[in-house]
Amino acid sequence: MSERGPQALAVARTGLEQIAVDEPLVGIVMGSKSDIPAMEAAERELTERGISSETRVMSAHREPDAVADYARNARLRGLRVIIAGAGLSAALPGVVAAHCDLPVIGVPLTSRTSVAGGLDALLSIAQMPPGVPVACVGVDNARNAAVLAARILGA
Ligand code: RP5
Repeated sequence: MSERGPQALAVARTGLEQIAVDEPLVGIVMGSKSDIPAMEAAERELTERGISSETRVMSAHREPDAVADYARNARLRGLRVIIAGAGLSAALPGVVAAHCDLPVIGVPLTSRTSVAGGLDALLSIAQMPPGVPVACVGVDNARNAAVLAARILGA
């Protein structure tokens, strides 16, 4: 191999890593714009850790096709973990998990009409049927979802 060969390879690798660094590794989705204040903590925590993310608002009940498309394409687009926050009958994390094989972390959220301080969303997210897991953090604890996503990425 010529002297320039390994160097060229190193440059090529560096270039690829640079591209990879810019691509979001974590998808943050939530069911409503009203969830943004609670879910911002996840994006903040990931940014502080140098982990790239993207944020989308999409409802499992109001835009089921958009959610299915997002989940089905997530791995192909380079995402490695999805954080999904929702309140009330919080179907979003489970629907995302049903349409992709990436780890999904659910964040049960309180909202204006929550029952029992978010217990409705907590149970909706945690009580997934066997074979379709969703990791579930505490109510309104989007930051913990980001910390868990970071641990999954580093595992
Ligand atoms: C859920 O219903 C959302 O995730 C939100 O937490 C809750 C209320 O939504 P909005 O009525 O504020 O749009 O789907």
